[in-house]
Amino acid sequence: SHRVRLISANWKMNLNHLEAIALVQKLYHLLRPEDFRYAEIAIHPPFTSLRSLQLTFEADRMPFTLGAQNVSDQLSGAFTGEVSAQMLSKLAVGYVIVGHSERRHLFGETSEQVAQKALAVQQAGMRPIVCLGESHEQRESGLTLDVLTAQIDPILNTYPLEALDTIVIAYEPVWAIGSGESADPEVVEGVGRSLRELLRRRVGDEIAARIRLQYGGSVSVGNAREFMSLEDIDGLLVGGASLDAEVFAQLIRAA
Ligand code: G2H
Repeated sequence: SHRVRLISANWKMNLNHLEAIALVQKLYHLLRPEDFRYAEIAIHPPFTSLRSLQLTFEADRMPFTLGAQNVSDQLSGAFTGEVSAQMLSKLAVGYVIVGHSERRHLFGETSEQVAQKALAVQQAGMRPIVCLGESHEQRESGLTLDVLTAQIDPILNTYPLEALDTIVIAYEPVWAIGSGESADPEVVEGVGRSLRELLRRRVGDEIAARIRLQYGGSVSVGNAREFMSLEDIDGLLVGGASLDAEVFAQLIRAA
């Protein structure tokens, strides 16, 4: 497709800032310039490593994009423990993951909060990666599209229409996350087509054609290519397989 491919490393709560610097240095040496032309490569470390990675990327001219894993839906103020979108944008963060299933399930985030976070990200000049996905039970009950629609609608109703083409949607079926059991590529192909169709109906053909869709959930060296080659899938959101420089470099090459 004409959309710029995006491969994103979601480190979750792993690696301190020294380990983070060591990993990106090793990864950079394992990659070739053409790997960065194939896809934009984004690294989403914990907040505590953002500044270190910003300085490392700058000092060694590494063409990685910096990403965050979460953000506050508030602009500033008495919200102990929260980090604002403005703070992230000052660290040269390009993408912020919002609504990861771990945030929704372990921390009770609602789709309305996720939409507020996506808006905060946009207003601070960054791009949200909005995670969507159905549970195993929801899939078995035939509710997949209803669930995805309910998760995406608050975003489409909140986000400024003229900026909607800057959002990235990550389809991550909950049962495929960190389980070692990725979704069937045919299932992902079907969901990708349905999501694109839903976007066309909601925001029109032109914008829908520009929104990038990622697949996430137990992406590995062995299955990366298969997901990347699907018509509506423009990128990957990689967890476990992004925590080892050699494995992640191989995955990017394989994709
Ligand atoms: C899904 C994914 C990254 P993993 O959460 O967001 O993690 O690749 O470990 O399943």
